[in-house]
Amino acid sequence: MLHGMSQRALITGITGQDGSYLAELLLSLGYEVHGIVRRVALEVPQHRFRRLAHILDRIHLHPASLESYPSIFNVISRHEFDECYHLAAQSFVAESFADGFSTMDMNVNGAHFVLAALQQLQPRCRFYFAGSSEMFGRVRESPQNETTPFHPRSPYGISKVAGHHLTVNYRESYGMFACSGILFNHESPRRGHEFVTRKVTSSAAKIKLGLAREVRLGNLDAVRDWGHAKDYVRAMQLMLRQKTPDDFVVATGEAHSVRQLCELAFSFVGLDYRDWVTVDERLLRPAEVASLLGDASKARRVLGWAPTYTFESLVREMVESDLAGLEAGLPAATLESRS
Ligand code: NDP
Ligand code: GDR
Repeated sequence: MLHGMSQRALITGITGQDGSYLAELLLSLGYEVHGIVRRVALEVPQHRFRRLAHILDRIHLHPASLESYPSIFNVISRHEFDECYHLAAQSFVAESFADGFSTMDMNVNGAHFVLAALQQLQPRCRFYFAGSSEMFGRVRESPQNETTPFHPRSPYGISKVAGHHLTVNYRESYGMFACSGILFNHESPRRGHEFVTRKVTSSAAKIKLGLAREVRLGNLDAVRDWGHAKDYVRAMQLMLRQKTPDDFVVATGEAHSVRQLCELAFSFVGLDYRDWVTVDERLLRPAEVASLLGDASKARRVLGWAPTYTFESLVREMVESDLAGLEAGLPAATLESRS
């Protein structure tokens, strides 16, 4: 600890799903929480900070962008941080096929900029990198653990493999306390609407209320290990509290298909998904990751971490939140702030 009594943490990507839950968790643990936000023209604060509205007066926000080393250097030179959680990224896999160049720029250089600035200014600050199960891609074994080889299937996956290796390299080269969390899919009522869980739960809610007539999806046979973001941000903080830095898989160890997700979400509103879901071939990815299943036994053993949500309780919470938001007449864009 470098100052006073409380830990000071910097979160990049604080406006995102994980950033908002992590900020809440750290505040509840007595941390002083700082976040990086990029400046956006025509900014509508209520919308941009919708996931942070309830804690905005308790956190410190600094403008910076993953595309600019000086902007990141500036923020890191302004305060001494005990911990830095690097969550900011272009996080949508499908978008990385449409614009692989931006994804690589933001995700690879962004991670490198944060690591390099920390190494230069605050090498004792503990660093968390948001790695991903997408690094396993075309999986070599199942379930996947920390020793499973990587075979990414998208520019996004490739960018995360690079970020992971940069993190390990800064740890090995400079002795920095740098950890890569290899997190499997995690969702919540604050999930972006383009990801399949939120797309399905919000569509089920809209269809139930007569606000939509169908939902178009891609590969219904894709299988994922889905957990709750609230559980997963706990694992991030635990990683940085260990005696030695290391990398951890975080997952539930339970897999379901997109079809099962649809079946469950629609059943919560009393509908049969087969009457409402249409497969649209344009939503198939050029290279798909067919199936992911994580083995988090190291995180359970070393961190003492375990998920508290089941797949059913996760999907139920998302559907109920979407229904409640729509019934309250909230525009779709503000629904996330309700959880
Ligand atoms: P989100 O997409 O919800 O949040 C991404 C965050 O990154 C937002 O705060 C966004 O800011 C910020 N960001 C994007 N581009 C830039 C930029 N150029 N400069 C500054 N900030 C930027 O992602 P999640 O919260 O779901 O995920 C957090 C991290 O974890 C990501 O790195 C993701 O790749 C990774 N991950 C996520 C998993 C999941 O299942 N959720 C699983 C494994 C890894 P803005 O509000 O301005 O858009
Ligand atoms: P993913 O999440 O690519 O795993 O990345 P997403 O929810 O986008 O896709 C999961 C699976 O569902 C299939 N799918 C669809 N996906 C979307 N988005 N929309 C559809 O209409 C649809 N139909 C079927 C996909 O093909 C895929 O197989 C998420 C992100 O949070 C990453 O940042 C993170 O690293 C990984 O999870 C772990």
